[in-house]
Amino acid sequence: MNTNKIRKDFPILKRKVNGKPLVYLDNAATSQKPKIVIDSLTNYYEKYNANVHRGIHKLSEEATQAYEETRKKIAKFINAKSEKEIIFTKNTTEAINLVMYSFGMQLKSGNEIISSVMEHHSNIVPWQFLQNFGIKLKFVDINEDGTLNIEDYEKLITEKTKLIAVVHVSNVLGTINPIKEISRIAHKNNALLLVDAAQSVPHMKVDVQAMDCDFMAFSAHKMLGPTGVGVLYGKREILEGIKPFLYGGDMIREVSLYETKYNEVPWKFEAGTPNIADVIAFGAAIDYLEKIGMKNVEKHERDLTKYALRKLSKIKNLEIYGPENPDQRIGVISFNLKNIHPHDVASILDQEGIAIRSGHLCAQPLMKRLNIQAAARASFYLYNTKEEINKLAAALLKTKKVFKQ
Ligand code: C6P
Repeated sequence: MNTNKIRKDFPILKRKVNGKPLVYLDNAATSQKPKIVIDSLTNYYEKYNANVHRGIHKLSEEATQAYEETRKKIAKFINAKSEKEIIFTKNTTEAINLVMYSFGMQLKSGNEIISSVMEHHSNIVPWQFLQNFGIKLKFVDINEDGTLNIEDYEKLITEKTKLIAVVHVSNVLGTINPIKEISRIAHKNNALLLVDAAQSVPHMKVDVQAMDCDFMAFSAHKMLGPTGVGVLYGKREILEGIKPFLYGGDMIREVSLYETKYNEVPWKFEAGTPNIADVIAFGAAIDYLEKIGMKNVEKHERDLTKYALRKLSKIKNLEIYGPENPDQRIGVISFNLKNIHPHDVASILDQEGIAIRSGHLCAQPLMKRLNIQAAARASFYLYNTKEEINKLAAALLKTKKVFKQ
């Protein structure tokens, strides 16, 4: 993989920030976009802007074809059995909310859902809403090394458990969770499995059939695509058995005043005019990633993560969270410098042109479990380099000097 060549495809990487070349290490929040994705948006608006699934005219036909083409590309990208298993949403959060409403509202009082303390808020807060209807929540803990305590699943699961909701790769710890193993436990107990793949699908080859998950959620904006598009994968027979999420135009087959026959899946779940331009541009992002190859993307990020772990662990009084074994994690390194607030760390790094995230990282229960209030986080993607990690390490040493440490 030729990183120097790849970097030329991303116009923003030529930018300077505070007089320094941009070092973008906030990829877990959102990724940058290659020119072909940006061009795809302009091309749609300049050449074939029209609503989808509605018009007989040429423009509408072209827009519909390009929109549905992305669905096919995604199905292939995650090895779904069919594009009918791909639903477009606004983001990962909305995809999980879709399952919460459509599947969750069919549950009965006393039923149980198992989540974990490792989750992003978007895989905790929606399930909390179901507590209003008597659904009981249970949470799997983490081990001291930042891996999930898999034995907890066996302990917590009962015949009342209807869903396990788990993150594939933690946005804080970078931990890669053993989804196949969790899937076996769920299915042995007649529960379904939802995987939050917001931080895995962009960075590694993910195969929904091999993992045997029932639902999987991810966002386009974290994988070179535009904001405003997310995906819910669902096994077709399960999607067919649950109610729509939103009601109105396009999700119908036949409407009379008091009754409606719904469209078939996946359109049953896509009410109203969708985010056409951004879905089409997401297709361009998938093409780009496919061309480079997800195995290559994963290898590059694994190398960077190993290099960064080695480099950062040499800095005195810098605590890194998550598994020490670099094979158990990818792409994300959260840390704290002793006695320096992570927001101060991020501000000083910003002066050096380095963008990282700091704060609770949308995972307050995990912060509490780690006994911290907040953390700084560097996260990598295919265009990052070892030189950028050297800059990060140098800027962290400088930060310590500013704080006289
Ligand atoms: N995490 C981060 O900086 P949305 O915002 O819906 O596209 O993605 C939500 C989400 C769900 N699960 C995980 C594991 C995530 O990391 C995220 C988004 C970003 O960590 C923004 S909060």
